[in-house]
Amino acid sequence: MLLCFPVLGMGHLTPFLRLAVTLDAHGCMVSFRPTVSLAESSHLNHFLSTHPRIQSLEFHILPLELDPATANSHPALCSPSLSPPLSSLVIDILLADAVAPVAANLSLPNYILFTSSAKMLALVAHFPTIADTSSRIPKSWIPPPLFNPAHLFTTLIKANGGALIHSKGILINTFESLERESLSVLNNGTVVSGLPPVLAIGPLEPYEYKNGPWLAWLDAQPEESVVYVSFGSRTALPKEQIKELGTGLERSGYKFLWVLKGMKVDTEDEEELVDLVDHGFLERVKDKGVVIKDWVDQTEILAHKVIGGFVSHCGWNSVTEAAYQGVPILAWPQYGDQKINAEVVKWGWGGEELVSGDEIGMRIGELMENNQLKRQARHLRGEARKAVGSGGNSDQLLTAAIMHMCE
Ligand code: BUP
Repeated sequence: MLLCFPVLGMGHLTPFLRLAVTLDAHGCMVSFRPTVSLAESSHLNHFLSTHPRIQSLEFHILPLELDPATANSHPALCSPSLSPPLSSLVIDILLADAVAPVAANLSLPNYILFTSSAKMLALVAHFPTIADTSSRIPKSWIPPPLFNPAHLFTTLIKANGGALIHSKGILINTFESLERESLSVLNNGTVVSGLPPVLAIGPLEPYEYKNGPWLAWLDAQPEESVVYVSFGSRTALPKEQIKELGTGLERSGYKFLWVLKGMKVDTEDEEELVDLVDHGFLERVKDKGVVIKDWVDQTEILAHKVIGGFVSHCGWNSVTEAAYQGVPILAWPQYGDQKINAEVVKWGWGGEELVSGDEIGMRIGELMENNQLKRQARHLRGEARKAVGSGGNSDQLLTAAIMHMCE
């Protein structure tokens, strides 16, 4: 039995669910430690109801000081009623410090699932070993909170980066052609010596497409004519920037599908659309675009042939989903790992200052008309599918890891 430990946030839960489907297809018995937020619980419950072999199990994390002899029979990590017994754990990077040393102490193999880019992993793995942030990593990549040693983000990166050595391997949702150089320096000891193998097993594929009500509108548009805009589930742009983005979309002249969040966490987002955008905006653009505040099936949208470009905050799932579907990205990172991920995308802007509607309109035009970008995206799509297809790099690494994890 393999136990998955995701953390809060759709950006973390989604890759776990995708991995679980693959593990299940390989005959592994998979269970999940439930998540806590309402939105994620309902997503997880739906997932479990459609994947009946995958279970949800209540587990607690034991403190490291506990005597391994008694811990082994403790229901927290090894439930006596659990049959078959646990073979491995798959732990979200943000729980590495809390769970990996405990598991290692109990001789329970554990793998970290790293839910961001290999470039970001290089920073996380390297960070605990440096006294200051002036090392080989370019300053512009480093998320600003990391310059403050007391910031929660800094503490998390230090602790979890330092705990990577307790794992058997680091599974990462990327693929060789997308991040060859970063994967190579991670695996050859340049970033930090003694790191467990970094296994690029992505892009983790979507397991279902749900037909949303916007599908009919998309179906009616010409091929590659629509811009898709989303800043993910946890990033809300400042109000002023939302208005400029609306103006930019209008000025671009392109049709658009815009997923607009007013607050950082979806569940608390009760603001009406009309309160977020410019007065009269929704009425003016009713023939040009669709603005949605609810949860959409992003993979279904990106897979649609009318989507010609994606304005994205560069959450790593979004980047890999766009790569898998061959959609060019205009990167507009905001915080956390997004700037580093945007370095992989290579086309966009920093995004801390207010960006005017005129500039946004112009950049969207460039995104939609750039043939080189389109060719690169198409090439990446082919590479992504080759990687996860039978015998591809990612498929081989995952299949080998599964043999160890589920034995
Ligand atoms: Br919003 C939204 N529908 O309406 P990222 C997101 N998603 O399917 P984030 C939807 O959530 P972190 C929606 O396809 C992706 O799989 C999207 O993850 C999906 O960004 C996931 O792209 C979002 O990594 O997470 O939410 O900012 O902060 O962890 O990067």
